[in-house]
Amino acid sequence: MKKIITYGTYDLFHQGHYNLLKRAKDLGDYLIVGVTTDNFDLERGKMNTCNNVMERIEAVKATGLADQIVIEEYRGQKIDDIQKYGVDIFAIGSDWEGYFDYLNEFCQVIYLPRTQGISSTELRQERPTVNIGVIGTGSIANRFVNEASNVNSVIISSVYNTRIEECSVFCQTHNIDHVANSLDELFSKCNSVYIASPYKTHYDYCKKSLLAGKNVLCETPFVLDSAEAIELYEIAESNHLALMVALKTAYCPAFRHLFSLVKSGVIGDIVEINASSTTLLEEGDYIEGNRYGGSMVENGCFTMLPIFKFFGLDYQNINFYSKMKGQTDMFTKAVFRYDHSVASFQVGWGVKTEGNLVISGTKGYVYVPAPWWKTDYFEVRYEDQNQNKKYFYPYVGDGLRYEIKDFALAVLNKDYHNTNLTMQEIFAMAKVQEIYSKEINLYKL
Ligand code: C2G
Repeated sequence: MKKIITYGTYDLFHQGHYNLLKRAKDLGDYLIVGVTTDNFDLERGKMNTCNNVMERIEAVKATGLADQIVIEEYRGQKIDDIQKYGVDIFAIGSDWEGYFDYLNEFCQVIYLPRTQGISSTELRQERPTVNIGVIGTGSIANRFVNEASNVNSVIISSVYNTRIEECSVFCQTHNIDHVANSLDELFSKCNSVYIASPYKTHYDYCKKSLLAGKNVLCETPFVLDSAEAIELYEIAESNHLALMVALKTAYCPAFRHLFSLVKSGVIGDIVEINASSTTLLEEGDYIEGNRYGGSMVENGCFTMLPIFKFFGLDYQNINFYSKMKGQTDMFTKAVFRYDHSVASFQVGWGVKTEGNLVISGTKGYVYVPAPWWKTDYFEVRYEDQNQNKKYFYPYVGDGLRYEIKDFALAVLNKDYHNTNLTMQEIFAMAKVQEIYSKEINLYKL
């Protein structure tokens, strides 16, 4: 019996895929089809699959051509599979000509003619798109637009900034057609809005965008008052709109895998969490005045994320210790008391410390090195160091494409309950900012 193997994503399954599987099947007696996992596609930079791995497996199964289906989840698996299944021929489309010649060492490699005029990418472009209007033209907006170009169903259709000349330069730089002279002009060009303006304008822009019927992705810190956060979500829910906060760490593969791994008990019961996130300012950047907030406003949301994710939102109290410069906190340490655990974070805005995340448990601990908030790697460590494990996950580019993809999926699928960063967690973050601004349990150093 001659065994053939081939691999693919098979997203939006189409005639080209079918033809390939048929041609591969005709090469022998038994066809094994490897379907890539969502994570493996992320790892190899394929951001835009519309169907999840189960849907893609079902599509391949429905052809009746596959005698066996395996999932492909890591680089190098092809060699393992060819040896494990005693494969005679590896077949794949001619778009890969030469790329898999190394497999000749293990079996015959055949490149089959690719079907012209059809591809998943083209099919995706025929699907509805998320037209985003960007408010703000600062550094994060620049990074966002660059990252968005990697997310297929997203188009940046307009930009608005109160300083029109900066907006024009931004649009020229990024080849964005429309410079909005007003919010209404922006709204006329988009179905969604990304807010990257100074944080004190977030509430106003969010509210206006939602009331204009636009989905919203807002930069952190979202708003600094829990009542405002609740009001905005109520507007979003009553108008069936997506409202998400661009806290990129929450959407990144490594942090999401860290969450599920630790929740599965690999380090036993979690007793303590500590996270740091500090920034030294450029010479000349000043602390006073409105140009910047302080350490809590600028970095607090990132460090609250693991605490709320792992310990939940029912802390007994928080004590803050802040080093002030005038009326602004340069450095804040916050200690959260929970019933059976304790959590703390250090944030700096003009003070620097090691930016790692440590999660302590009854069987071991997790160490995420700096900068943990954009990590692609973490370690699970035990008393017996031989048991330590390292985990690596993709963190491609500036890491904003993961939040953009989640936002686009929420808009396209009208699924507004994102589990990576829930509404309740966002309310809790706003509440902590509110408590802090009211100086409750705040000890100034
Ligand atoms: N294909 C084709 N004609 C098309 C489109 C795709 O023959 N018009 C073939 C591809 O050459 C590939 C298979 O269909 O052999 C699956 O294509 P994709 O789903 O795009 O998968 P791909 O990203 O090519 O992954 O480990 C994964 C493999 O490396 C291939």
